[in-house]
Amino acid sequence: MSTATILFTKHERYAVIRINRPQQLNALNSAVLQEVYAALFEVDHDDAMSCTILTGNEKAFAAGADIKEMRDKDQQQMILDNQFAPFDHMRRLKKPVIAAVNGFALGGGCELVMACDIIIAGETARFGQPEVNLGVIPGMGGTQRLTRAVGKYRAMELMLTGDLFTAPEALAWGLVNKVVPPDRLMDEATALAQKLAAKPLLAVKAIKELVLRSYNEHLDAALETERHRFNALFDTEDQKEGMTAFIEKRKPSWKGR
Ligand code: CO8
Repeated sequence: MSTATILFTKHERYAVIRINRPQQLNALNSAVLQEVYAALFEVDHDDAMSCTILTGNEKAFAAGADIKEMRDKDQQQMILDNQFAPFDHMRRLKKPVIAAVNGFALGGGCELVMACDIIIAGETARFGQPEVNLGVIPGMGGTQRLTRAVGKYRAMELMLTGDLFTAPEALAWGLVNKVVPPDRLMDEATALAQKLAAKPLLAVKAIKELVLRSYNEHLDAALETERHRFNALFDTEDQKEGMTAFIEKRKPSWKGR
């Protein structure tokens, strides 16, 4: 099945969701997030399916939330639109999701990867939480999940500088499970999906539930605070300047207000 922004295919006991907005480097607009979640939900409720591979293309897994869609909104509009709600439901999914990452996984793209259960990356993949360079912060779990994955000091540096990092760095820091040649990415992800699909599904779901029970402890409250702070920044001049500068392909000039 294909929709406007994803390609969704079902194979024997596993599914593949491919984010498909190549002109925008797979930027996550509302439609992508809704369609990705709808496909994940469908797999979760399909007795013939055991797990999902979520991927992008060779240039980008996803270069973040869609800056053009967000730029002009104020805090009230962000709260009312709640456009990232489908993403929030991902942490309630019961079947494993494997992220297969080539190219850029930035901002919301990196956060989407971190919301998956197992991460395989091509050697040339680039990760990062560059939101600070737009006058905002990670808003889909980055402040929490990156910190849990790589530790306080590295997470602090990565989010305060917005610097990108490589797949081998992500592997060394504990963010990804495996790094493979880019052209082997889907073969490796498929082999893993088939391996999981051969396991007893009730035990698989129980393991995922319990790992998340440990991992998600205190997560809900922290994510609520993160979302609140993210939305609040849409009432600042720096958010408007940061996102406008990105769209106009120039350096931002910060005002501190
Ligand atoms: N949103 C919208 N459009 C984008 C995005 C994006 N995130 N990223 C790239 N694009 C577009 C570009 O505008 C460009 O479009 P056009 O051809 O019309 O100018 C096209 O994709 C190609 O991009 P570039 O020309 O910039 O390609 P380069 O190869 O020169 O650069 C980069 C690639 C380095 C990836 C660069 O595109 C980039 O820096 N992108 C933005 C990365 C970023 O800042 N991501 C974070 C976004 S904010 C976010 O994700 C917040 C998440 C929190 C959600 C909170 C929920 C409440």
